[in-house]
Order: sequence, then structure tokens, then C-alpha cells
Amino acid sequence: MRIDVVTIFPAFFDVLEVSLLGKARATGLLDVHVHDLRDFAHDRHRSVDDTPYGGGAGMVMKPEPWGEALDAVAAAAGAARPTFVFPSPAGERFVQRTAREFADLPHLVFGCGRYEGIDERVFSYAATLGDVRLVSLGDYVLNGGEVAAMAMIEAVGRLVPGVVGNPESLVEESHEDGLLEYPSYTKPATWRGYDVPEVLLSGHHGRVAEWRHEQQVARTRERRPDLLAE
Ligand code: 6GU
Repeated sequence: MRIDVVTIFPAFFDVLEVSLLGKARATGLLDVHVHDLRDFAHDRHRSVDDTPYGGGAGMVMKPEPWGEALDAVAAAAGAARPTFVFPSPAGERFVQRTAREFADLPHLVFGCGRYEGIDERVFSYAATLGDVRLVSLGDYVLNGGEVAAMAMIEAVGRLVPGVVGNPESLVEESHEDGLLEYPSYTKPATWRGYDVPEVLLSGHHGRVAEWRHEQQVARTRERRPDLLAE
């Protein structure tokens, strides 16, 4: 899978070199390219923002550098139409289903906005080059799309076949079956007076599976009743 990122803060993405995603990059499973939006601004100050038409607080990202940046990444990637992902608190919710959907695509382009947002025409233009998605992590506001893009890249990247060594570990985790994950324990069986639940020491696979499922339902009901309603 190819991933391009357009941002005014490329350094946010330095951490893509560590851990499982770093390894996936080194082995070529993930082909990640980070671009500085200011490289596509041609005035003396390499400006990427301006005041909003109609007035109001803050600055808006100018369309011209974005247009050039999107042209460049679309051309670099060749034939396949990219999917442009713009992290935005005004977008659709990013959930595990979104991550699975994105993991099946050949080319994702993350466009990270700052300030009060990106000139709306950029989204219309991007739609002529590929699919466009505005996607939010949740109902709170970050300073820009960079941290959100990082979270999405990790959630998507780990679903690309081969990135996570043991594919079984992707099956039994929170949100894969609409429930939160069951609690996990390791040795020692007693630690500071806390015991591992007896059933897990029993060696009885059927009872273990049943207990884990009960735990999943109980903690989902307690912590995330909205998931059970869905
Ligand atoms: Cl995707 N972007 C920004 N700026 N804030 C957010 C977000 C995204 N998701 C939640 N808050």
C-alpha cells in the first residue's frame, strides 16, 4: 500500500520509522511518503494561509499550494485513483470498519489541515483526482490533522497483510466483533494479593471461551452501551 502525507509539519511523522510500522516501511509493505506543503508555495514567505472571506477568527489554508501538492502526489502514484483522506473534526467518524475499508485500498493520501481549515474548493478539486473522505477521530478538537492522521495510519497500516506478524492477534481484539476485548492476564497467578480468575487456570477451553465472551459483553454494557445499541 502507498501512503502519502501532505503537511506543514513533516516532523510529526518521524515516528513512522519506529515499531511495527517502521519495520513494514523498511520491508516495503508500506510505501510512505511525507511532503511539506510549503514546498508547493512559491511566494517569498512560502505562505500557506490567508484571512477568511466573510470575516471571522483565524486563518484558512490557501487552495493554490494544496492544488499543486495533490497534483504531485496523484502523478507520483501513477494509474490507480488515490483516496484523499482529510482529517477533520467536521468529518464522518473513523471507526474500525473505516480502517478495514482503507486497508484494502492501494493508495491513501492524507491531507493535514491546520488553522481554521482548508479552503473548501480544495475538496472539490481533489474529487476530480480520486475519492475524497473527511474523517474525524471523535468529538473533540485537535490543533490540526497531523496527530489524527498518525492514528489513522497506524490503525490502517496494522491491518495490511504481513504488517502484524501474527494475524490471529487481529481477530480477538476490541471492536472486531462489535464488543470490547476481554481482560488479559499473565504470570504470576498471584500478584500483590490479586489472583488471576480461576477459570483461566482450568485448562478447559470451552469454559474459558464462554467466560471471555461474558466479560466482553459485561464490560461493553458498562463502558460502551452505545456499541450494544448498534
Ligand atoms: Cl481528524 N482533526 C482535528 N483537527 N481534530 C479532531 C479530529 C481530526 N478528530 C477529532 N478531533
